[in-house]
Amino acid sequence: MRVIESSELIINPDGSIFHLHLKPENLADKVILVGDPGRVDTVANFFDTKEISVSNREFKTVTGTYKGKRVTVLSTGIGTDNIDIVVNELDALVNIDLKTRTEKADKKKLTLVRLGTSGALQPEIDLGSFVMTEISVGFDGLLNFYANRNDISDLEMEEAFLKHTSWNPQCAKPYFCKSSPKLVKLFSDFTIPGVTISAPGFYGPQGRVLRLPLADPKLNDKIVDFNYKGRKITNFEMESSAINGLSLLLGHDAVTICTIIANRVIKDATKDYKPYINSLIEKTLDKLATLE
Ligand code: R1P
Repeated sequence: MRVIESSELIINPDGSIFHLHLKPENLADKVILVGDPGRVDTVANFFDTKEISVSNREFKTVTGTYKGKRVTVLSTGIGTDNIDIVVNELDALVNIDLKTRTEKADKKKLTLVRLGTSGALQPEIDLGSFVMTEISVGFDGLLNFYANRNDISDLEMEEAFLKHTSWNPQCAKPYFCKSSPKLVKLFSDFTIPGVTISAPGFYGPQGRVLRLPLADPKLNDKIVDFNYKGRKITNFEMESSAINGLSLLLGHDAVTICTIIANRVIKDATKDYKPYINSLIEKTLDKLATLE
């Protein structure tokens, strides 16, 4: 049996995992991921009970109960580089014995639901609506570092997208990863189904120009026009691709639902998105509480 060395899996002196500062007993099977550490308390304020609150860097965690079900809410900060840390450490907490540093024989499946904010890429998507990612498109390149990346990406859709956009070969090859069908079904009655791009930046990678010109000024127009078997790309955010990809590789259920706070096509943005986020949190917790 492979023993994972201390340099590869770093455990803090108190027995918690390196970045998240969590011990296995601190984590619920149902996990809500949010980008903003400030949003953790917004979610936890809905909880009926709270058992722990832990914070390190941008990773803030509260575990408690909602309608009798144990739930963890955890902030990831911004970007798929953080998601690499979060999903690998969450998986290690349940599927690696931290004392013997060996993989457990019986694997646990986590439920990971990201609640984020996002910009819409189709004119008809209203501000304040909830777009659920059914397929996430990774512009970030993270999954390209893992073996079996081709087994979990829709290679046909990839090919069609590369061709349609005349993809710049200096950028990472995008990957196309599905969300958990079970979770997509669970949240379908209050969400719009979407295809979401996770970008490795907020400005250039999402086509925003302040002072720096873009390598391909037409890329966003091509993204908006892309139509694959009747499916269009709906929104931009910065985490769902790696959450879906790593969850598929590790065997967890994942989905992302975002409140639309800006529409990039009609160039409009909400003045205050907090009420929409609160409504999304409550609807999501109610559905999660119906899961065993
Ligand atoms: C950018 O402003 C951040 O907001 C979006 C993006 O994915 C990125 O993390 O999501 P969150 O509101 O969850 O952070």
